[in-house]
Amino acid sequence: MQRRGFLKLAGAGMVGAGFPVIARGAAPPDHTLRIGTGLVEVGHQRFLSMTTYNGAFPGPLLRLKEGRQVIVDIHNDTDTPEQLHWHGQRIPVSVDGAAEEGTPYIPAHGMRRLSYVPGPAGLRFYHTHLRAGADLQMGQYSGQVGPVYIEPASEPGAYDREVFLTLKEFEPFFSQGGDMAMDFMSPSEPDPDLKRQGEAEMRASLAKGMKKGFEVGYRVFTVNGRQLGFGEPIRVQRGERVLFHVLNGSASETRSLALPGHTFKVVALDGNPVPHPADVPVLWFGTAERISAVVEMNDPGVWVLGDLADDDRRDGMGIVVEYAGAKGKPQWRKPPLLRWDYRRFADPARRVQAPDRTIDMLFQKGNAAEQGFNRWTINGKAFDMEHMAADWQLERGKRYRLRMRNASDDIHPMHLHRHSFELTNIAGQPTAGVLKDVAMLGGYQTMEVDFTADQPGLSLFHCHMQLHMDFGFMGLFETT
Ligand SMILES: [Cu+2]
Repeated sequence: MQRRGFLKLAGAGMVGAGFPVIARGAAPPDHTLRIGTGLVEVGHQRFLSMTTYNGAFPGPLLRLKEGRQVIVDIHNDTDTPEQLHWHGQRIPVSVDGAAEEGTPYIPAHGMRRLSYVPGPAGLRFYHTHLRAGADLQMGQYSGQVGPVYIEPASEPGAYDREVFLTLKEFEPFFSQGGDMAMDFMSPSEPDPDLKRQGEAEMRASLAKGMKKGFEVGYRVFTVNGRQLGFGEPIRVQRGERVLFHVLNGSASETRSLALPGHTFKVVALDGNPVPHPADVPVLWFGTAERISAVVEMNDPGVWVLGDLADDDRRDGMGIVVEYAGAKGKPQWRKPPLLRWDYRRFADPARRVQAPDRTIDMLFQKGNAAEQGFNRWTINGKAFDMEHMAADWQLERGKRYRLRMRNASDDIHPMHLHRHSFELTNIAGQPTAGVLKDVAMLGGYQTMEVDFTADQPGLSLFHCHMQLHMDFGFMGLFETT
């Protein structure tokens, strides 16, 4: 791992001199976002106070055009300087929306005008990028999440209608029981060395009398900000092909989604068309992942499109799909079991070129090491906001492979800013052709992803779980 001296972001000259002044007579913005606190009705007469964009949850769907410059005004009506991150886009540091990279803050009770060229095409999103730490009102625990759809020059696939869904939990609380391990991924075999190492560390800390670190749970579950049964159903016609664009806007949860009697043809992951669209009965999403899937409406009725977790669905994680003319109570049926495997959508014929360099990363959990919170490290180092330094130096235009090794039993949705990466190996199994910007790394497993360093400046790399990134699970690439 290469290290450089501390970067003085403010003085480095790469972020410009604060936020731009808008000249009189300047063009009006294409979009305006206003960060503020308000009430959102998530269930009948059930109002939650949260920070939102434009007073609603989710934030407005922004439709942008690939390659066509956009002007966005962001007003911050709160007392806290904000960052708005354009997740999944290849854009400069000055607008990406991460203080760690050097993006200027949107001042409290101030505004910033952004201007950039959107891309790549497909389903992206925007969200706050502040640290929450132990404050469950902050960061992505709040209502600061909204979808972005970047229209491609030519629209692929055949469908009759688009439906955008944002999955998001509210009313978070801390618990100390340890999270339930989830077993839905394929390949499912753990790496024996990683498992031995992680379990030994856990035993050692528990033997010292330490409890398990805090986890976050939720009381309210919503699709598009509404609990199951509240608000309008998705109304469909028999024979219609509905293209669902689904975003897991959670701060920390893995989500699933099924529609009884129907299958999803997955056409894009994280907005990027997959080489091999395939039919699945269930969708699985790590935090910040997106799936675009076409459902042929060919089983009339009134159905629950919902999460497989019974408790979470009962607490609201679902939405009703109602065929024209159908009546009765919404029906739920458990879907057939099928493990989630990114390789199902891969290109079996593609050969991956060798990278110019492979970067090894070991992820470890320090059980309850930081005031009761788990501390997360990459190659032994927890990210330190006070002393930021680039962890890896990259050469522009070169191709890199990240070899990630997870010495914990948690699933980590690993995210790289300002780039898309190609999945090249999952738990020892080679794969190719699936492009993503977040990918779930299984407990005690390995994953390899390749990318070309084509974005000058700093790019943040982190686990997308708020609780993990806030307690060390981040690193910085610097491309020159
Ligand atoms: Cu994580």
